[in-house]
Amino acid sequence: PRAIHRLDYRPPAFLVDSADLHFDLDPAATVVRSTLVLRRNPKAEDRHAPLRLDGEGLTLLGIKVDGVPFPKTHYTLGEDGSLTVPNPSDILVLETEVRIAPEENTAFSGLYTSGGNFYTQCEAEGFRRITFFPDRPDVMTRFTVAITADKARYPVLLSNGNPAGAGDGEGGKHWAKWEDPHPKPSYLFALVAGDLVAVSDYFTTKSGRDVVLNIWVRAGDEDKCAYAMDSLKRSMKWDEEVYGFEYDLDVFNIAAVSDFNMGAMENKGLNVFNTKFVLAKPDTATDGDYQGVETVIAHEYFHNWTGNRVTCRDWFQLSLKEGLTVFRDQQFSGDQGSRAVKRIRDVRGLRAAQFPEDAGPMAHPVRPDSYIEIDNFYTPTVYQKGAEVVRLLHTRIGAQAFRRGMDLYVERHDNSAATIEDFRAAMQDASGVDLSAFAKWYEQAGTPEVTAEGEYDEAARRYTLTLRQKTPPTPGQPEKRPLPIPVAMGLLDAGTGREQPTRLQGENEARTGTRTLMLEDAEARFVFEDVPAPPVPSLLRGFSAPVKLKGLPLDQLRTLAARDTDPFTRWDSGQQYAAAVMLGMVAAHRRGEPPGFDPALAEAVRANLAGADADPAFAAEALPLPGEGFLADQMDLADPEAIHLVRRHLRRRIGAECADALRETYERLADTGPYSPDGASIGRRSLRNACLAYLAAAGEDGMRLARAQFDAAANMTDVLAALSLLAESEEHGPAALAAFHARWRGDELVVDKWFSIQAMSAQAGTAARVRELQRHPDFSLRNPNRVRSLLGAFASGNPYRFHNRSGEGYALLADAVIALDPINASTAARLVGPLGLWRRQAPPLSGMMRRELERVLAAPNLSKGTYEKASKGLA
Ligand code: B3K
Ligand code: ZN
Repeated sequence: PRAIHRLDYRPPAFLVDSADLHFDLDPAATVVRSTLVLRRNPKAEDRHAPLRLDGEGLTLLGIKVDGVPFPKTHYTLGEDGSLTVPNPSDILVLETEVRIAPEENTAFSGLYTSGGNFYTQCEAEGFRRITFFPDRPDVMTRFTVAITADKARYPVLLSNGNPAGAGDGEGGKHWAKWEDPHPKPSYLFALVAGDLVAVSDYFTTKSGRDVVLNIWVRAGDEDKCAYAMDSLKRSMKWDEEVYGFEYDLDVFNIAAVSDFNMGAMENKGLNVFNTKFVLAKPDTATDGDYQGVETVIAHEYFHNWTGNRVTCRDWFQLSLKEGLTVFRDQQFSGDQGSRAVKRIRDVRGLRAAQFPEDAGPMAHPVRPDSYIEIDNFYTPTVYQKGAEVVRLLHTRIGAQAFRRGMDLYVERHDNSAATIEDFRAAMQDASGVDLSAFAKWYEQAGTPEVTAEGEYDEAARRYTLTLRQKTPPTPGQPEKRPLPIPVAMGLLDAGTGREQPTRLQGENEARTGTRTLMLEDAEARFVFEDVPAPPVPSLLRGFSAPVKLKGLPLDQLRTLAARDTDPFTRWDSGQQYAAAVMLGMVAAHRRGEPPGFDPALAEAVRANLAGADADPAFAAEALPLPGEGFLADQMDLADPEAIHLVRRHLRRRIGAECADALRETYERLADTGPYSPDGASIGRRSLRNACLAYLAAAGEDGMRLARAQFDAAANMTDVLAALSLLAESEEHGPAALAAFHARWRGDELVVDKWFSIQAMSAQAGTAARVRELQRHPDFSLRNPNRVRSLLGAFASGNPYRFHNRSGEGYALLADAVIALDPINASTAARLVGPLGLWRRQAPPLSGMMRRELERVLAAPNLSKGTYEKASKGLA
């Protein structure tokens, strides 16, 4: 397989002014007729270039140019499936007729069937599996679509844009026509057809237009759409209020499908969603699921302006739409409830997924320079780090200038395909701030490490803060340059813990509250005047940059955890303190010494519980110990077993020492009333379940509480929290899991949870159990959600048992990847990821992982996506 390079970008030779598509739907043999009005691109470099249309797996039935059958001698079909016309005229009408077999499409890219209905997924390169087309994002076209299908089997026929007629045809068929007035790239094309029902509502836009909102689901799921609809309406309103973005069609359709490779897809006017991010009701969905629905609904809706109206010139610019849209959905969710808690959760996610990626073999810049399979670059780096980089610009120029920058960006690039540079230029021009140094954040991979050193001069009442940065090398980028790093900060008085006003040398007046220092070089010194006593610096407030802040002394972390005015730093300092203590315990464990116990950890839990009423959601974030992955990330070589044992020991010890306070909080929060997914209610449930987790870790009393909660709870959040604890117990686990399966076997999203809980169990037999579960009648490699719920959860969510010394965890993952690759390459390529991180483990684990990766790479006919991941993992 060949790599594609960013610098090889050339404008398309031909543009497509309009595309008229006709679908005659049949699961085994769908016929697609396409009429494209093409003309030479005036901006193309080569004025005589051939016309090349992408295609993949299409059976060509007929071809005409300007209404006349086109002789075979006038075009060629490439081995890759493409169609080339070597000597086209500058303007032409090309008609093609092709046949495809949606029911054989197990890759879920292009047109496929699921549960007897038709769905499409075209991003990034799926449209070429539907018809011949220049399938690249910088070709923007006006589409009209006509769909014909059996009326009884496929009563609902949907595509992009606005409805433009429908009627009955011959032989029990019917048809519908859709017109999308907005030019769009082919990756935003969508078609959905089948036996679906709509939950409907409407939204009146700021200019007074009524938009019909439909959520299309299978009959029986109608009672699970309310939260998605509510989230959609709030998103529409928010985007008008915060960005002035109004919806631009008469109808907004969302269709939910159980077979889907990722979360959802922002097709113009017809979003297609994984059921996981639409369907929610209290007895089947957890708080986390509700939050997922809200976030993904918002995200896809926000793409209408950042992604669809302004799209990407090429796939290297992917973060232009994804980073920006994640930033927007994060802002939205923050505005719906607690900004601080939302920020904490987002940073936790970034550290859990993006930091390891940045330190592994697939490390790439937010704007990558090359790829073999673009599907592999829908990554935490492009999405979450991309959002952090947008946030850096927002922090640097301020909210008002950022809004002006967005206006300018849309004004300049509406209905066209833009680049990351275009975005930065708009922000720069609107703010008047030179942002050129920020380009490096898009170009350079790796997570910068920042260290701080403070020096207090008592006689001069002067405090000097030295900040240093360093980014470790990543594949292909051995040398790193310093990046502009905004460090939001304040100073606390070490004695009282109170926030001090700050005055930098050269400033006339002291400032109160958080200020932002810019670290632009490898090292910078900041001198603060009139500092009456040695201060504790509070750095990186709100996580002002996606960096690792290292080496703060333990006593400072404790002061910050207890006293800082910034909730993020308060939370983070507590986590960093616990992590430092736990890493010390891991080291002791490895030396064969007793782990010891730091009473400050129990004190912190008690203090947290005592103040929990003020903000239960925050307390719930602060209560649990840092996760196993976060700890592993801070070691030169991970030791998943030692980390797990230390963490378990500590949970038991804290649970026992703080039992009274934990129990008291648990009881006090017992009556939560009818389920509501608002932030305050979620916070109370999270806190209560965090208490339960400690109590269950401490012993049988806690386990009995968990059992009682499992039996009595009326919502899935509490049931699942209890079940995940019971599953760790040989005594309670089997019965509880069996009862749960019996109760929920008919609900596939809940059955996913049943698989996940078992896959994430710390019990000794988990790897063997995961093997066995792959043979369970409810398991199927063909359903991506099921694959993720069992194999993804095991490999990514259970480091202790995945890295079992026997190596059986690695072997079962490799077996699954090899079996899945021919069925669904995109999902297989995702699944192989954890094996690529073998360099993070010590021998003999690293060697066993590497050998399994080699076994994957040696599999015959490997897809280029899985090849890319495996070969880069071994490089
Ligand atoms: N843009 C899609 C992701 C498409 C992934 C293709 N492999 C969903 C989103 O980010 O909103
Ligand atoms: Zn997106």
